[in-house]
Amino acid sequence: MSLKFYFAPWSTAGITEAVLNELERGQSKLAERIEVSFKNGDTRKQEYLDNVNPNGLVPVIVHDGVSIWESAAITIYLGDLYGVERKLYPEPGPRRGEAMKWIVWSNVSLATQIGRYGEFVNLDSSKDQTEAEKQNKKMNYEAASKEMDKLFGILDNALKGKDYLLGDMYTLADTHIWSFMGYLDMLKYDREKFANVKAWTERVGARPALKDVK
Ligand SMILES: N[C@@H](CCC(=O)N[C@@H](CS)C(=O)NCC(=O)O)C(=O)O
Repeated sequence: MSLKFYFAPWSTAGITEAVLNELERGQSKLAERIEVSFKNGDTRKQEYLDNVNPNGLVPVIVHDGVSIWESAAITIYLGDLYGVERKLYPEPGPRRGEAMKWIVWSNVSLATQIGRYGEFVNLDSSKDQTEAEKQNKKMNYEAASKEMDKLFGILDNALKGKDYLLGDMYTLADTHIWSFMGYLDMLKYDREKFANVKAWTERVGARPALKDVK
């Protein structure tokens, strides 16, 4: 059996790195790490597009020659294969559905909104903007912030009175969503105002497997 993990530091691949670190904690490595460089154009090389990911992105895992991309699909796949016995992913059934719901939500709804927020966050970065352009950007930024707050409100509410998204059980759904927080801090999104998310982020971030994730 061969499992390869293609990653670049400080990228979305950090999600899969966090998931693998949890699964490998106290056990032998599951996946061989293959680092690619965006600067060198590794992900745009024909060989990468043909054999690893036609989208030219990381993360990717290649399991026995089958390539699996999209971080949400990877988390769900690894959870299914290795997470249940390690008590990091629920058995098939409604609890499994809950974990999948959060993983997919974070990639489809949250990540899309983070992308929009990131576009407008550096309000004064471009000095040569016209006043109208600046105003437009400000309005877009305010709208994106509001949408971010709405999504964080949903997350905060889901964590009310709970240690983890599924209650007492820490799962790879927590790992997956927690992995977005570092990037949000870089964007200076004020997530601290959501008390349940704040406490949960600290709780998850204190896990030994997640200490060195970039
Ligand atoms: N929806 C994808 C997004 C992956 C993605 O955007 N990856 C970026 C890094 S953050 C990438 O590989 N970029 C390639 C490049 O910049 O050359 C996922 O969740 O896996």
